[in-house]
This record gives sequence, C-alpha cells and structure tokens, in this order.
Amino acid sequence: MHMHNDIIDPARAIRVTAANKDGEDPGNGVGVATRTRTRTKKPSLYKVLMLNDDYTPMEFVVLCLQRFFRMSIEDATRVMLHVHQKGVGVCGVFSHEVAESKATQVVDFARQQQHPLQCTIEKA
Ligand code: TYC
Repeated sequence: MHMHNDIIDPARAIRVTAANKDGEDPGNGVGVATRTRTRTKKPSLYKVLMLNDDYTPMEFVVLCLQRFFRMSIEDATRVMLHVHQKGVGVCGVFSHEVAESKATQVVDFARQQQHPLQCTIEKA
C-alpha cells in the first residue's frame, strides 16, 4: 500500500474547530474542518563573500570552504583561486541569519590560526 510521509505545511493544514464558517458552534460536538491561509514571507537572501589577502595560505582557504560551506575539494579550490585572482568571490547564498553565522565562523576560525582571512555578507 502506498504510504504518505509528507512534511505538514502549517499554512495549508486543516484545523478541526468547533465553530462552522459563520463562527457559530453547531453544538452537536462534531468538529468542522476549516482551511485558513496564513501569509508566509520568504526570507531575504544574502551572499557570503570571501575576500583575498596576501597572507592566508591557499590550503587554509580551501579547508574553510570545505568545512563551513560543505564544498568538495574541487569546488573549494575553484572558489579559492577565483578569490585569489579577482579579489572577492561568493561562497554561497543563505538567509540573513545563516549568512552572518557562516561569515563569523570563518573569520573566527581564521583568527584563531592567526590568519587575516575576511568574509562579508551582501544582499543577493
Ligand atoms: N592570496 C592568498 C595567497 O596567495 C590566498 C588566498 C585566497 C587568501 C583566497 C584569501 O580569500 C582568500 N596565499
């Protein structure tokens, strides 16, 4: 038998309430299914940018891209070389909260190892 295992979207969920559509309780103890539409707002997206500098080792930048942006060694090397040559590059696009968190994690990790590597975020 076919089984559903969908994630419930609260904006589309059916609520079973005592009242009918006129706001009156039918009074028979039988629930009335009503559907309400809740307006949901998509989060604004932000790019995490990585900046070039003359001192951070290339392999450390590649490690950061693998660790904090879950890139393969090939993608991480490509992005690192792009930043090295152009001065700035995009590590990924995220919600504001996640973008801030990733940029902070990279800069804090670099600072711990005495590297001047910098990241910023910018509206996508
Ligand atoms: N320019 C650095 C070097 O030559 C490498 C580097 C690449 C540093 C990317 C930062 O975001 C960066 N060692």
